[in-house]
Amino acid sequence: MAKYNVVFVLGGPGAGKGTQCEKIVKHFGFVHLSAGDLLREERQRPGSQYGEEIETHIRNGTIVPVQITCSLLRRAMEESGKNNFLIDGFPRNKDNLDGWNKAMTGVAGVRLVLFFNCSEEVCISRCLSRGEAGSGRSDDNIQSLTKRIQTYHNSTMPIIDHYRGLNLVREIHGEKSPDEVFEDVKQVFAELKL
Ligand code: UP5
Ligand code: MG
Repeated sequence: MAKYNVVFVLGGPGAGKGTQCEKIVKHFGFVHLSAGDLLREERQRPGSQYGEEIETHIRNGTIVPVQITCSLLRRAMEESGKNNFLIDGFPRNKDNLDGWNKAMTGVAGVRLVLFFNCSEEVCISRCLSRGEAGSGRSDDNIQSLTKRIQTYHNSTMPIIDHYRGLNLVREIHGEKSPDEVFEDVKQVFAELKL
């Protein structure tokens, strides 16, 4: 049995991954690791050799090489001292999936994939409003968002389909209020026996 239990949390930009993960942490005691947050932290870390590369990918809505992301995730998992993780916003493409499988098979078992389905219009409008409210995120602008959406359709949807084939995906409609969405999330977690 793998040491770590993982739930991947996927969905378009602004689909509500982070918002729902916070609620899951409170109710179900998982550790929340947002791949995007870990990359943004690494970008800011003085002396990081990856800062510029990460920023270029984030601004362009493209995907950072898996070696960087997977090692940040693995370190955070080890340092937490815990076993149950929500990994938010990863794996986003084939490179991510292959790199994860190579490094983590036998170490971490993927128990479920939560997929928040949200229309492109809603995703864009949420991220733009967040940018206008002062998120400080360099990708909450229409140019970056157009590319983020494109990457999501072209590269991330095939990963969701891959996990659908393994019967691991639980799809949740992400356009209701955060509390209503969480009611559906709770039902998914009720079936999860770790
Ligand atoms: N909001 C949330 N839920 C709502 C609801 N039900 N009703 C109304 N409003 C709702 O929510 C976004 C906004 O919507 C917030 O203002 C929230 O209040 C509101 P949030 O919960 O933050 O959504 P989330 O899906 O987490 O959106 P986020 O912008 O974080 O998604 P992305 O997937 O685009 O961002 P992420 O940080 O994961 O990645 C950013 C970039 O990092 C990527 O584009 C990529 O360049 C890079 N990256 C990698 O290269 N590799 C990785 O593995 C991960 C990231
Ligand atoms: Mg997020």
